[in-house]
Amino acid sequence: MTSLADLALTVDEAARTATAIPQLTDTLPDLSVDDAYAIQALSLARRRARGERRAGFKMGLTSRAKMQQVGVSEVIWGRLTDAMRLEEGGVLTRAAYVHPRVEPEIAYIIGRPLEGNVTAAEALAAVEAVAPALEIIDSRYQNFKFALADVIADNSSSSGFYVGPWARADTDVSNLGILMEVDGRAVQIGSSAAILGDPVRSLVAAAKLVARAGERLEPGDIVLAGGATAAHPLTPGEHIETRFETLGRVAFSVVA
Ligand code: OOG
Ligand code: MG
Repeated sequence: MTSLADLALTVDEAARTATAIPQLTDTLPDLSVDDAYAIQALSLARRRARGERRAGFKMGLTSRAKMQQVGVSEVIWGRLTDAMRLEEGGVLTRAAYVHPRVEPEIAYIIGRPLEGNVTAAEALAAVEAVAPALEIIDSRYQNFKFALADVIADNSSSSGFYVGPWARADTDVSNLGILMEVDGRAVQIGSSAAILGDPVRSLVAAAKLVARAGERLEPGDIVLAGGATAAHPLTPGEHIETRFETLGRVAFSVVA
């Protein structure tokens, strides 16, 4: 029998070497969500052993557009490390990924610990600042195809993120227009309200879901609330610029 540690090695190596792998559920159709989160935790422990440090959490499949794009409709979460943070305005090297996509998100930075069952007001009170953000997702599975347990084990496809200018914690981000442009052409138009009706609900869900894994949101953690629109697949040569109403813009370019 394959151990959870072996499966963690498989997904971690796929990410580290940017190599597509078959879905874990091809050979383990009964892989449970709990085991998938255990694999995720073990694969992140491998990253930490290589010197990567905790940067926070990402929420996933918090909008209908995202659920439809990947055919999974459960809210999921993953872990962010400092090595995943990319320099806003910089370049992304396509070759470092299997098949990267970008999606617009809202980022929170936590100022006070947040754990378990909390209200939206309690969640907002724990926020230090909010920012426009872009997540780079890169499923390590062939053809970007996976079942729920696969994607969770694969750190919920997280592989990079950009954070734009931080704004005050009391900035209303419940319904902000978002325009993602590639080389000046609109590719996605949406609203932050697509994220569970209000991205703060994603923060509430984060506090609850990470508590099931014995974790809590700590001061300094960044929480990505989930893609507001479908994700855009990245091609070398593209310049991505995303504008968020009142929050500002986040941009980067793709090189081979
Ligand atoms: C799964 C991760 C989903 C989001 O923001 O909804 C996600 C995927 O789409 O590969 O990051
Ligand atoms: Mg995302």
